[in-house]
Amino acid sequence: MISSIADGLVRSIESVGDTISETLFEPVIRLGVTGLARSGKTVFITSLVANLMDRGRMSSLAAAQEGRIEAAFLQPQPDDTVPRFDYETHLGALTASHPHWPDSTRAISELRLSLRVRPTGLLAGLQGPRTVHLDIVDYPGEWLLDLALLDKSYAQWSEETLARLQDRSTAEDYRAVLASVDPVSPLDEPTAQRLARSFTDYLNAARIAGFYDCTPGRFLLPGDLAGSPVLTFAPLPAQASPPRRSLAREMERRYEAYKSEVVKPFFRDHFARIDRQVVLVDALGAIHKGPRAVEDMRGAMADILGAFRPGTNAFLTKLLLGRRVEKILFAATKADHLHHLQHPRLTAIMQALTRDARDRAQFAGADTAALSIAALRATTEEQRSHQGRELNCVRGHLLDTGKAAAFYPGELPQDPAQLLGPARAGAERWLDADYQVMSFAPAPLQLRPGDGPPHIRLDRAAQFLIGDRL
Ligand SMILES: Nc1nc2c(ncn2[C@@H]2O[C@H](COP(=O)(O)OP(=O)(O)OP(=O)(O)O)[C@@H](O)[C@H]2O)c(=O)[nH]1
Ligand SMILES: [Mg+2]
Repeated sequence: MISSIADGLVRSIESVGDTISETLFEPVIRLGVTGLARSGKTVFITSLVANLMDRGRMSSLAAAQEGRIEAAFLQPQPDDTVPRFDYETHLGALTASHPHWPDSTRAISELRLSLRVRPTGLLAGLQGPRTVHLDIVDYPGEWLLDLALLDKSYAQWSEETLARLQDRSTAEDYRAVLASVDPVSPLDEPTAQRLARSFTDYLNAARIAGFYDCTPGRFLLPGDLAGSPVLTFAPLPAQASPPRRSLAREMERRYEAYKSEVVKPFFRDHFARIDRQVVLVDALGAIHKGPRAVEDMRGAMADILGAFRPGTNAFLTKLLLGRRVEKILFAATKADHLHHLQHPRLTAIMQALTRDARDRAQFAGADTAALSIAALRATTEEQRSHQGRELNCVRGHLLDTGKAAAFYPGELPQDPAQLLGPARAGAERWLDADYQVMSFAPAPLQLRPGDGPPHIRLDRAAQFLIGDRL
C-alpha cells in the first residue's frame, strides 16, 4: 500500500519534471502541412522525414550542411487521439522494388520527428546538443474552407450554395430531389438522408469536375463521422418561419451542430496550435485542366488563406489571442514534370496565384515564400530534337503502362498574367498553348548510405520552414 502510494508520488513528480524540461529545454515546432486533395501532402511529409533522417541531399538546410544535426529519430507523438501519420507504410510504397505512390489519405494525422542539434556560434563550445521536436500535422485544405461557414447562418449558406448549383450540370440530380420535397413538412429521416446523400454526390462530382467551392468540407472527407446527423443535412430554399420539427428546422439545427461539433473543434484543437505552415498546390495539374480550374483554384487558395489572416473571423481571432503562424510556404508541387529551366516560371505562377492571399497574410506579420518543388523526383531531364528544334524534356516511367517515355510538357509563359488573365476572364480553354501533364510512377531507388530519396528543393523548403530553429 505505502509503496504503491510512494510509487505514485514519485511518478507524478517525474512526469511534472518531464513536462517542465520539455517546455523549457526541448523546443517544439508544430509544422502544418495542407493543400487540396491530391496536392502532394503525403509524399511531401514522407520524403521530408526520410530526408531529415538521411541528410545527404539536404545541402540547403544550413544545420545539415554544417553537420550540426547529430541524430534524427521518430518518437511517439504528443496527441493521443490523433491518428499517427503512417510514415513506414508510405515510405515502403515509395521505396519498394516496384515503387508506387502512397494511397490517398482522408483525415488528419500527425508524426513527431526529434532532431538532436548542436548549437551554432558562441554557444557551440559551451552547450551540448539540444533536442528539437518537429510535430508534423497533415490535414486536408478543404477543412479550412469551412471557416467561412462560422459566419454564415443556415439560410445564407443555403442561398449561396443553391445559387451556385443552379447552372451546374453535376447538380441535376440534387435539384430533382429538392423539387420532390417540401421543406416545411415534418422531418422524416429517410428524406433527410436522401437529400444529404444526393447533395454529397453533387459535391463529389463538382470537385472531380474541378470546382473547389465545395463546403461543407467534411462531406467530402467524412472519416468516422460518415452517416452521423452532423453530416446529414443539405441546403434548402429559404422559408419564412419553418414550423418546429419540420425538415427545414432540423436541417438548420444540424448545420449549426456541424459548425460547433466539427468545424470549431478542428480549429481549436489543431489549427490554432500550428507555428509553421506549408500549403501545397498542384498548380501544374490545374493548368493542365484549363482556365476554369486555375481560376477556381485561385479562389480556393484565397479562401483557404483567409484562415491565416487574423481578424477575418471573430471566432478564430478570439481563439488565437494574438498568436499567429510565423511562416507560411506556398509550394507548387510535382515540379519534376518540368525541365528545370521552367521552374522559375512555375514559381512566378505560384506567386501570382497566391498574391492576394499572400499580401493579406504578410499584413498579419507572417513571413511567406513561394517555391517550386518535387518531394519525390520521378524524372530525369533530357534534350531532344524535334522538327529542327531542341526541346527540353523530362523522362520517366508512365504510371499506367510502366513504359519509359520522354515527354515535353509545353512552355509555361514568362508572364503569369498570360495564364491568370484568361482564367479570371472566364475563358473556356487556353488560346495559344496546350499544357500537358503525364502521370509518372515513382522511379526505383538505389540510395547511397546517408542519402534520402531524390527531390527538388525540399531542402530549401525545410530551411525556410524550420532552419531558423535548428
Ligand atoms: N512526379 C511527382 N508526382 C507527385 C509528387 N508528389 C505527389 N505526386 C503525385 O500526386 C499524387 C498525390 O500525392 P499525395 O502525396 O498522395 O497527395 P495528398 O495531398 O496526400 O492527397 P490526398 O491524401 O488524396 O489528399 C501522387 O499519387 C503522385 O501521383 C512528386 O514529387 N513528383
Ligand atoms: Mg494524403
